[in-house]
Amino acid sequence: NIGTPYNTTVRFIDENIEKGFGEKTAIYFEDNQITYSKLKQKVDQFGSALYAADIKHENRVILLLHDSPELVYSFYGSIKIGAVPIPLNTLGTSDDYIYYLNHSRAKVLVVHEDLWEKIKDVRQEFAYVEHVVVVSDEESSSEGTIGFNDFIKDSPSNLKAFHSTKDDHAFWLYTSGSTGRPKGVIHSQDSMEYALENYAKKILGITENDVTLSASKLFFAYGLGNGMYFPLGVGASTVLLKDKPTPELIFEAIEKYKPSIFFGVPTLYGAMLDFQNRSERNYDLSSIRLCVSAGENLPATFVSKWKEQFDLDILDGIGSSEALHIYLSNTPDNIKPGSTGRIVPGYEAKIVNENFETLGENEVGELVIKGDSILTGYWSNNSENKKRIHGEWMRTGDQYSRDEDGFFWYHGRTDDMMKVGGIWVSPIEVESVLIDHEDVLEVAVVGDEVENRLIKPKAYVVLKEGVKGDEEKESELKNYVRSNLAKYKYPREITFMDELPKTSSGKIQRFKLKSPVKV
Ligand code: 3SK
Repeated sequence: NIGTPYNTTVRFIDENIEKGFGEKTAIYFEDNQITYSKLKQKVDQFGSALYAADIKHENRVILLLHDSPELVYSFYGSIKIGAVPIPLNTLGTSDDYIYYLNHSRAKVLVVHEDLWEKIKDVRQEFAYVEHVVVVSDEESSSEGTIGFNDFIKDSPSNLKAFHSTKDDHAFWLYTSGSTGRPKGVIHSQDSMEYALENYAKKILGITENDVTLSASKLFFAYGLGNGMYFPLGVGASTVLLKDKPTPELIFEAIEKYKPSIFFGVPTLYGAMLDFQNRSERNYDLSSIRLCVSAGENLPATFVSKWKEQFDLDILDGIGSSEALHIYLSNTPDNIKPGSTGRIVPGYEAKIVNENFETLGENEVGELVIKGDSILTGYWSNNSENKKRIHGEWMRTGDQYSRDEDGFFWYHGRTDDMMKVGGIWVSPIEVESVLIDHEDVLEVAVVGDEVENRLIKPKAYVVLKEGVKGDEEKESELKNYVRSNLAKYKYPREITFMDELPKTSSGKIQRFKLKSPVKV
């Protein structure tokens, strides 16, 4: 007995046809509309082609693809035969890809042509790759590769699903931290369904009538749910955008495709507000019923300004690649601006001290969570598995407190907190004041070692277009913090920058702004 069959592709692709969605649009991509029938046909053809190429269950398939229908076909086609797709960040270097391909021991690389051009010279370093499948507009293929359409064209579209079970590996995602190499996060076959049932259905109320648009790309855990398995899991439609999500591109896409749910990140909401303020016309966001933010703390001021500008709420939440999607969230009927919201049904949370003892109301400690979409483990990384996973609980590395109404308040990453004059200061608290100042576009606060090894807050600020970053502005901003927070929290130094270091998902990389500790 090898367990009850559960193949996630059957659940997310095949069942849509049985539900009668065959002729409905599953994907809007550029000027094309892909129906659910077409999607199932391509998924089956890709899976059949893999099988014919001797790729079997548990073999890894790397997807180095821009957001596109081919990413969806190859993701679900791999899972259908029990193989394990791994969508990769498209903004890496050749060295990164040598690491990903060798660490995962992937046998297949599916890659967009422009990305292949950047890495083909290091092909001989991919120790385990047997097939390179290239997605391009024109069906050409260079030596040692095969075009995507040629790869699938003679393959049948009535593929029988592999008998996987809920606990089998379905897919991996790579996640980067501030130190060490990216870790391979393994998700089981039922992870996507768990996130869909609990977050997307119970918090967002997603239905077949929705159209989703995600600024976050599919290779991020956040984007994968927003732009793929949430909409496809309920027979809704998704808009996939190949290019970088600038404010202008997103505004234009909203007007063109008329999504009902928009998913963004805090820095993008800030940039969109600024872009709208400087624009000569008002963008039409009337198709949207819900806006969502995750990735990092959403300043309360963005929530109120977005409401004022577009008459729309933003639901802030937090998730992780390890948890697959969002586990703390505000809800449409109960939003506390500045808070990350309450626990999502299906998950449990507690706040603990360094000894893993549970803390009480309004006490700050590390957030630990429990729920069935949490990773089965990191690939080949016992030390991280032991550090992060405590039985059914997983350490998040985030500092939080919970108020009397059950709302969670973010205080920063465990390693970003600073002790100033013996008192813990959260960088988020200082940032929330500075971002409220009318001239500030983006801000990051870190602990800076000053004289006698004392730590004081230091701010890095990006000013709005046309505002000068001089001494006068620096003292104005310091005074602004002093008049809004306890005096010891004000930044002793402010550095003005053109932009802040960010990850490709838009998270500010505070660790890059910290000066090395002096010894
Ligand atoms: O960063 C987040 O908040 C997040 C949300 C959903 C899924 C994945 C991530 C990392």
